[in-house]
Amino acid sequence: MRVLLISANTSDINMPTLPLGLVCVATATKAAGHEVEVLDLLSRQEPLAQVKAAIESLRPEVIGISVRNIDDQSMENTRFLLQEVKDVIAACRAHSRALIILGGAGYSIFPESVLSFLGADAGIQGEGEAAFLALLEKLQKGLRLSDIPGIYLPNRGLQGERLFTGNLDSIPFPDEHLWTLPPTAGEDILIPLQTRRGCALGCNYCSTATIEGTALRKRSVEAVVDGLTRHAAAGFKRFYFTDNTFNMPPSYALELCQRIIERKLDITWVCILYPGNIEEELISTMADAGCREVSLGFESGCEKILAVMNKKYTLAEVRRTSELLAKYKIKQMGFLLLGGPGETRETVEESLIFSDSLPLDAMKITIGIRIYPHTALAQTAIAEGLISPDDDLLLPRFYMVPGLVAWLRETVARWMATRPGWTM
Ligand code: B12
Repeated sequence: MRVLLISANTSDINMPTLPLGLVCVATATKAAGHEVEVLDLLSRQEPLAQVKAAIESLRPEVIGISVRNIDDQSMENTRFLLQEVKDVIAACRAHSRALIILGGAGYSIFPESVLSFLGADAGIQGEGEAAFLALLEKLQKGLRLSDIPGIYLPNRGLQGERLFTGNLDSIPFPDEHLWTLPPTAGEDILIPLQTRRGCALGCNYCSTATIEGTALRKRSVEAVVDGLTRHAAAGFKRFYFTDNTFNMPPSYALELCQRIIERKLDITWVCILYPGNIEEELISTMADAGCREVSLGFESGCEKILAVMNKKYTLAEVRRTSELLAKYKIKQMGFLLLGGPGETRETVEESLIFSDSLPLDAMKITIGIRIYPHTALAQTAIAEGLISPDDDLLLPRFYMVPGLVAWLRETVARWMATRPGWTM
């Protein structure tokens, strides 16, 4: 079939992110013999004109749209990002009668609400590779769209049990030829790649379990290094490992780094570290394998708050990780998430003092925690009467301890004034 896959994300908040999920789906769809076009709207001039042009040139029978971001997760001046996706869908409808199918991380958190808000024909929650192919097969055979893993239909809810691919090697590694870099991309653009899916850590605010499930599933290290080698041969040398916790399990992370070194790939990369359970050997090997920067999301500098967040590391472990990163010259950006359950002026002060004592290169402070469905934080917010149990949470709601926000903003602003690497 002729398939147009559109990444509707136009936001460059934090950094321009290339549409990894869409490229995964495109790779699988192309490998199955379909004619596939990828349109990434990031930094494109007149995105709706681009949609029209792509439709006129391919005449797609199916249009898949990746919905990554719902909002910017910022409690102050929140940006809701779905309206622009709605405009993309309107442009598709204006120029084509193709079926419009949604997917993506943001979509997967709110499958029913986003489907209804955007008025698409169907959506696939979770992994798209196998499910999207199953959908195309049904369409080719003229069958009804049901019994497809994770499929939602308008007003009918889930019509097929979700799929969590056990062995990730059974789905293809992203095809390096399918990246279309935005026209504004500089030398420093990072190619996102993922080695594992699923997270069992259960942090109280996190939506990852809803998106990826709780069972950790991996690609073999061999397959990842082969994929990296193909990317390097195609001229891509800078990567972002998008795994929620690059170091979990540590044995996998260590082996991956060792194999990157053995292949002499001459690449550099960035990743996200869980601050606990880290050995010096892993950090030193990461540095040798090309890791130049990590996100160190310790989120709080107060043990009591870490316990509420269901974090499984201590402040001593955070400090040790941070010091090891400094020792091996890997840049580190710390993250604080302030204002959640149990937070007081004292716990905030503790967090700021703790963060200030670490050898961080930069620090990002978020005030107020975006409440996601199916999380312990949502349960707490309902129990405390902060949100209604019927709220689907698509329009962003934030947890903030009553009476704290003004003081918190003022205090953080004061700390930031003398610390140039700190941002809100
Ligand atoms: C890594 C990551 C980042 C990195 C990105 C680095 C990079 N260069 O790519 C960094 C830290 C920079 C980042 C920044 C931000 N992020 Co972020 N990020 C993630 C994370 C952890 C993984 C995303 C990823 O790459 N997954 C791997 C790919 C393979 O999976 P996938 O995209 O979901 O695709 C699969 C399926 O969804 C599906 N699929 C995808 N597209 C399609 C299309 C169709 C048609 C179909 C059928 C299926 C399908 O199939 C794919 C393959 O199986 C997710 C959380 C998560 N666990 O998903 C948050 C997440 C996507 N981020 C989120 C947010 C909010 C942001 C920021 C706005 C935060 C901020 N204020 O800075 C920015 C925005 C960045 C931008 N410019 O767009 C939210 C989005 C939800 C929301 N509230 O909007 C998420 C879900 C986290 C959360 N809090 O819940 N992020």
